[in-house]
Amino acid sequence: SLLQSGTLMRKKSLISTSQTGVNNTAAASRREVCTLIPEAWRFDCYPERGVVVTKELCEARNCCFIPASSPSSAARPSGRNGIPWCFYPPDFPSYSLVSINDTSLGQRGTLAKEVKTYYPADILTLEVEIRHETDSRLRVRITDPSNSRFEVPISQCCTFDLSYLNSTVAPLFYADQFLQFSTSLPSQFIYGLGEHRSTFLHDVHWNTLTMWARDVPPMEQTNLYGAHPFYLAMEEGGNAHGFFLLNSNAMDVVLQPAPALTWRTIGGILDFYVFLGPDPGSVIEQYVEVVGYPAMPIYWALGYHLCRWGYNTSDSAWEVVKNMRNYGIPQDVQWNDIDYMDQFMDFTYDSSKFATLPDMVKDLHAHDQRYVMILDPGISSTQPEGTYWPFDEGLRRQVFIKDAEGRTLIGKVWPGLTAYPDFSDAVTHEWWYDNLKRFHEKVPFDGLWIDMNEPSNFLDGSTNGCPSDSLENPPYTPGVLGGLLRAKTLCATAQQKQSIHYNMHSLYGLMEAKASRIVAKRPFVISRSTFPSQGMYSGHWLGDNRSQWKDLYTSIAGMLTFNLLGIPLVGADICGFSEEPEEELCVRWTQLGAFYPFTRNHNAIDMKPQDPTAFSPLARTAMKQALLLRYSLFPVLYTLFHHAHVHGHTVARPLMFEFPKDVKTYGIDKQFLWGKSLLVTPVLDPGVDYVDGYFPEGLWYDYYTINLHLREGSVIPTQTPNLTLWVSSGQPLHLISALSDDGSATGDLFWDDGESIDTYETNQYTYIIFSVAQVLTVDHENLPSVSVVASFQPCFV
Ligand code: MIG
Repeated sequence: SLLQSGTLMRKKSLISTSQTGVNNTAAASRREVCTLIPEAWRFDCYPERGVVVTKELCEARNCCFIPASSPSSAARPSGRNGIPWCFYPPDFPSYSLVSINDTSLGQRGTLAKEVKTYYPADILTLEVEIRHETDSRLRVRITDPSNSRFEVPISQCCTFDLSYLNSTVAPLFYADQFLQFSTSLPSQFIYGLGEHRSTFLHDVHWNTLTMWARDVPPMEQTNLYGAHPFYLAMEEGGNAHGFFLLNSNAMDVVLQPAPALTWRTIGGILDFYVFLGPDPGSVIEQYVEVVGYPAMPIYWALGYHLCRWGYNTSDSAWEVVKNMRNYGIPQDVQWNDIDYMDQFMDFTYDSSKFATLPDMVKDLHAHDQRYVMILDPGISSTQPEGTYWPFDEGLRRQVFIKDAEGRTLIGKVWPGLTAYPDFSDAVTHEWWYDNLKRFHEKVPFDGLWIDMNEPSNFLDGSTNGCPSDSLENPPYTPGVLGGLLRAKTLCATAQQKQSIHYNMHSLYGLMEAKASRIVAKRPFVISRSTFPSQGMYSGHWLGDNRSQWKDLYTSIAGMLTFNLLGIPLVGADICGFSEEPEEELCVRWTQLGAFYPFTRNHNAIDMKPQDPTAFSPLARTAMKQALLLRYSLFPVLYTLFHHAHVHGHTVARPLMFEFPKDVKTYGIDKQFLWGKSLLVTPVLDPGVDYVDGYFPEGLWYDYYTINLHLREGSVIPTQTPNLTLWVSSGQPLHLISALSDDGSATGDLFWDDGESIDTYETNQYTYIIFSVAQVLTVDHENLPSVSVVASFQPCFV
């Protein structure tokens, strides 16, 4: 039905082998055809950056040239992020369907094109396979039948109304290093497409989102740490669909106001999934079913984490831990940044400044607290032979990424010159494990923070630069920061076990996370670079934000987007990474951060301390209260993670997921929900003691003071909070029920030992559903704010 509806087929009659300058009449009619295309429907025929597109250049591509009329685009003559001046005419050559056969799951056909485009190595005959994998999931793979091409090595697990997916709006390209297709969209409401700094709802007004893992402090219009070619589209009326392009190459995703979207990637194949929802929550469930369900976190992952770069000594980190205890402020986990290492080298610690590190870890454990430290991928390559096992052994086992000529590629990071482990090779995983084990014998850490895994490089490419060929300088380079694929990373030509770095680059963080999940209990890993399916292996923090009110606000969009992407264990650096927060900002941030699924305060080197103990008694108390509230809600949060793990639900949830018919919720990114029933409306501005928020339909009970509300009809389990979750988890639980008009409410609780692997899968858990019916006659004048209806001791397995 996809093909019948013409989605991939361009009518034969539209395809003509246009030749330039045939005669004046033809030119005149061409001009007329071009003018007829509305600006919003012009698809860029000259996306190359840094080129002033002239009529001659444009017409050499057989495209329409019309300098756009609107002043905003005139200011940007190259057309970038504006209305393109050079765009495809309707008769631009594309592929047509020359044969089609039914298969057990769908159809398989051949697409063919007669005319080559202006990108080298056009593949003129393609195979298209359409699989109706489930009632709500369609997969389309467009491949080269005569040569195998790179495919993303991640494991993956009707009748359709696809009228909204119309791909005849612009030509299909399938050249070796330029693959592109466009589709119209049912609405302007597009979400996802990480990792970018933006509002939660994307702007479709000529907005290009580039994907290519990159180490850079988050800023708008820039490719950031992770790559997630997935979007969720909402339609007014409440329907939603999702679209996932399984491709890891550098790419641009272009949004334009038609509304329409263009995928433009420079390698791999076109392999995409359409998820039919019909509501947004179902779309995410269907997406997560394909890429992999997020891991169930170990219970303490949901506690409060304290970190900073530049404690300088283990004693000063330890001091903060002790002060936290003295003030009675909850803390489950203490972290260390690269300053714990000896000369920034992985698997070492500074034996003078951090001499007491093993003692601190012992003390943490004695208080049911945990220790997490950072690891960077770069392994120092300049230590005298025999003095640094990780490098010597890595060389011996050949675990490092090689340059185009087969030598160990050397870049530069914190320890100086470094080699980069190739996590696409199983041998590297063994070596990584052996290193972790050896270090664990000295410092019994509980989890890992994997940073710099874009992978980041202070140099472009390597100490020897990079060769110059079509991988390093592709015919088309997406809008990557720095303009070159190798900018602040490895050479595109570098060789990894599974493929060239050109294809593998954005998968580095995923593969490192996979190698880092190795302990007997549930592993705890937080990664900076991410790719689809990452949620199975790690959580994520939103990178190097700043201590500013704006960053407080944008953290909500970041958190919600990663919940759509199947990585619910996410949060921003509380109180901001770089710069120093005013006390008020840090208090507000801790209050919002208490509702991040992953809640960590982290600070940059040389900045004043910003942990709760560093502030006035008033601020400290406010922070403590926020964290105690979080700890009291742990049973709710843990149960939500269970549903994420088993069903692919979001934990931190956009309002529109619960109210998809309410268009007013579509743009909301200053409020969010935990699950379906807790509405968080944080203070995001200085100098105010009130919030402006939106109450979706229904009755909302004031939970606490002003800005946390409980939805009618819900029962939530809570527990008496304590300094750590371990201590708390022995406490009695309580139920809070917020009755509906008719006196009913429901809720649930998932409970297990908090740390064994696969408790759900092996039936080592308790799952309780609560329901209240007609116990009270609701008096609208005198609604109780919340009512505790029961207190019980759950049975542990
Ligand atoms: O080049 O390890 O995003 O959280 O504190 C900077 C030092 C490296 C970047 C991380 C940040 C961390 C910092 N790292």
